[in-house]
Amino acid sequence: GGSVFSLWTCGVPFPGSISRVLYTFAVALQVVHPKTDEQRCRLQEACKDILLFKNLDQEQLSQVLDAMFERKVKPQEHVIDQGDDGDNFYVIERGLYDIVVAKDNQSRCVGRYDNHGSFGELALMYNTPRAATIVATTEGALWGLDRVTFRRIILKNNAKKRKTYELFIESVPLLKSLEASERMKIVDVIGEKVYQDGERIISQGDKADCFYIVESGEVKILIKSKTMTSKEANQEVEIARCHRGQYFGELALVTNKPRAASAYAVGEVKCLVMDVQAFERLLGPCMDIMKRNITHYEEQLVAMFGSSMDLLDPGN
Ligand code: 1OR
Ligand code: 1OR
Repeated sequence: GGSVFSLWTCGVPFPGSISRVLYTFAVALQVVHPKTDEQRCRLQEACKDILLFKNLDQEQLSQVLDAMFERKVKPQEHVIDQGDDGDNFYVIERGLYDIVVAKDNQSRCVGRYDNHGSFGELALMYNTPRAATIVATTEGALWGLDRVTFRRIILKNNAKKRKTYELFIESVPLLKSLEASERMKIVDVIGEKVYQDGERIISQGDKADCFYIVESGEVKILIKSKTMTSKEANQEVEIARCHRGQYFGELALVTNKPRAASAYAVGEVKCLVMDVQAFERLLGPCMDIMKRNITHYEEQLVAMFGSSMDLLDPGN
């Protein structure tokens, strides 16, 4: 569909002799792709978990949604080609998409999007060539956001996010070994999520796509044991608590297994959340620390439940 431009206008009284004449001029050109109610509904559903949109205010979010446009894709279609200039950012409504990276004349599939998430932010954020090729492997539907609107709203918001989270991110023990610039790249792609007392953040047995750092409040980790009697099997046992500056949800991302335990908010909790692609792209240098801690989980597991329970096969 075509886009219309809505003029933001403001009246300014002209100084001096013709002060009563109002001069109206455009301050900004804003992209609007008109949508049906049905499209708007699907768009809102697709965008509700997009981390890059989490810290936007109402006005910014509605400008972003207005500017987005629908794009249908066919199997094998390249949505993005590595090396190109960045035109749009994409939010996935549905479909599977391979992430392919070419290096030293070899193309490798390094990950995939499964009906959720977003991609294409890096070239727009950092003015760099596209870092990967994104190929649809099924029919799919995407929502695009043009480069100009992305930069006007998301980049402005990112400057604010950097100020807000800089000190906190520097204090997170896991991230100590990163360079300051690497920590800022984490801030650029994280979103803040708020949970109410008792709310479930992670569900044991689920497929994993996010990593969490506790910003405020307390998170309790509970596990259902397979080795217990059937009466007890559905009962959850508390195994850990996470506080400000601590992380959770890394295990399933590292092992490529379902969530090994559930996580619940104790009181109001704020978490900084990162998707699995950003986790793999940015937290490589912290992997040794995380793996070392996972061995500690395994030791605790044996101490608590005996050796027959397997962290790497949590079931549900
Ligand atoms: P972009 O604008 O560079 C390609 O266009 C997009 O692929 C990129 O933004 C990201 O949104 C997305 N490395 C680089 N880009 C990635 C990666 C990635 N994953 C998704 N994208 N890595 C893969 C991590 C699973 C690191 C590969 C070495
Ligand atoms: P995840 O992605 O599997 C649940 O989702 C998260 O709970 C998990 O990542 C860890 O971040 C976190 N065993 C397994 N997961 C744990 C444990 C744990 N503690 C925290 N998590 N143990 C506790 C050791 C003190 C061993 C079980 C007795």
